[in-house]
Amino acid sequence: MAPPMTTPDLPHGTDTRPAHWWRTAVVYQVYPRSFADSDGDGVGDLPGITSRLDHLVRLGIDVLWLSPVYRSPMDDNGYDISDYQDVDPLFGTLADLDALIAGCHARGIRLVMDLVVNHTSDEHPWFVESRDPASPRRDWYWWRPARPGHEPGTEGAEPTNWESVFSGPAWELDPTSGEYYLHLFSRKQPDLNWENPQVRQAVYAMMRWWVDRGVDGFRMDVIDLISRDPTLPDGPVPPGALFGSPHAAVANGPRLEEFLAEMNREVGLSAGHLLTVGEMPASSIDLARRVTDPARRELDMVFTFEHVDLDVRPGGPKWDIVPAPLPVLKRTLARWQDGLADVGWNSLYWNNHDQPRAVTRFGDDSPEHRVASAKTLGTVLHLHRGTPYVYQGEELGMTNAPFASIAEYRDIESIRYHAQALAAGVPVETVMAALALKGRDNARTPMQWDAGPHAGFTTGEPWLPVNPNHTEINAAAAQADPSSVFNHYRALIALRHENALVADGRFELLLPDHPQLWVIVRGDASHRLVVVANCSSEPATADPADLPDLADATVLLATHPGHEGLDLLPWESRVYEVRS
Ligand code: TEU
Repeated sequence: MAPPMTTPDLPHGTDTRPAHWWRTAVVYQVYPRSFADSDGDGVGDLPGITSRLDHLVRLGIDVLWLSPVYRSPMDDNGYDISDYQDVDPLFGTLADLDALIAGCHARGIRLVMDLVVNHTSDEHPWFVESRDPASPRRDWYWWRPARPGHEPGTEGAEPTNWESVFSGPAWELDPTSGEYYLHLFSRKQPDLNWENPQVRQAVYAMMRWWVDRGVDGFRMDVIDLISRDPTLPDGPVPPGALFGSPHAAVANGPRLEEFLAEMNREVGLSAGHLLTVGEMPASSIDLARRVTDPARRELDMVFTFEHVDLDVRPGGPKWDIVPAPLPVLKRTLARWQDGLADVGWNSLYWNNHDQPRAVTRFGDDSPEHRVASAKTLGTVLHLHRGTPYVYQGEELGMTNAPFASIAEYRDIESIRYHAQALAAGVPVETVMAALALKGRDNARTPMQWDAGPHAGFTTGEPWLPVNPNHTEINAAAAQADPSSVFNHYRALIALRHENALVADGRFELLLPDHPQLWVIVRGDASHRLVVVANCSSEPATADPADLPDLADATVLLATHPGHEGLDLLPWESRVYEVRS
């Protein structure tokens, strides 16, 4: 159990929601493969994370979200789990995990596990048993015969026309029984059948086991997929595509909220000390508001995707990249703020292990603007209302990887896209450019601890190349430099802990259509914070007539301390506090 933590005394105003502790918290995501390697095998591990906890203490974070460390064949870097109640030897042992939990709790940090229960690995004993049609576990997964009139294994014989995220058709034939199983992700990630109450009870029992072991909550992988239209209808086939989309049949299904409420009840997720965040790529604002309404006892908050899908051609794959103008981004986040203003709660993130590095994607990672743009992006995000998530290395302003060849990529998704797109005749330059911007390995290069060999991540050969810019961008340098991105994040996190308006103040977006400025007001007329940020690599001028009166304002945080006035430098931002 985490040490008792005081319930923050929040100024509620009209807000009658309970003062949950996570409203003033900042979460830090650790991707274990890439954080710190203690044994020189080139892969990060649990003792490595424990040895680096003081970095997180210095930053001031409240919660550590640990991406999966369970036993896994590692087809999808641990998001394919073969034993939910053990640690993969690559990362250490259960005792190492207990030590990490204890190390976190001793420092007042809570630890949240990744919960991947839409699917298991095909090597999980449940699935291995399920391959036998006579097994009592047959119904734990989605087994179906070939499409009527088709021989199993022939083209078009799959039970539905669905495409999987990582492996072509979403159905894999098991030659022994002649039936297919469903996998929305890779063929090594068979989908669990949540319609079966035994499946649900087994998941809840596993979750209780972790809570009893001391974990403080769960980040729930693609939890919006667990309820489906049980008739499994074919999906629409986009022009020129080979497959149909499962989306309408599997996302936000009819029993989703029933399952979430049942899980909450059975595991005791609303006990008060736990944090739950559901990854819900397909969630609407309305659904997110219902799911995160404390009165409904489903989830505390959800990860939504609208803002990270803005640079994708509507309906297209993530690689079909289009520009996302600043006003669209601002208005998108503001709609979520407004939608969850009175009921529910937002989570706030720029990046994670699936998304490009924030400073490359939303900022400017050139030597000239990297530091200021990383700081300003942090300021803008953390000054929205919600719980911010910092992805490892974001606090250093780490950038996308400079991989020149496909041989350097390791991610199942990137490797598959490369092969498929080239086969389809897409020019190699287009493919490599899309990977350089959107490939998931951009976020997975090793954490840059120092300027030494392999950035201090490992004494061995890193599993994924270290970014050569670690000689300049690294934690040791950042901690020593008062004007670093790290120290800016530290100040931002401290501000949330000290100033109740950051967590709780009413949110308002000003100048929604301004192409450069991001202006946010938090609070009310008597006491408010005003964020003025130039989110561009050109100077920008704010018109005082467009802003609240800043005459008696105090600057709480600035990217360019000492620089004053409303002629803002590229990527300059300030947080003002105004009382009247
Ligand atoms: O990601 C789910 C998800 O939405 C993916 O489709 C994601 O967009 C993917 O990265 C495609 O670009 C979660 C995990 O975060 C991811 O790492 C896993 O690979 C996936 O689920 C399957 O467990």
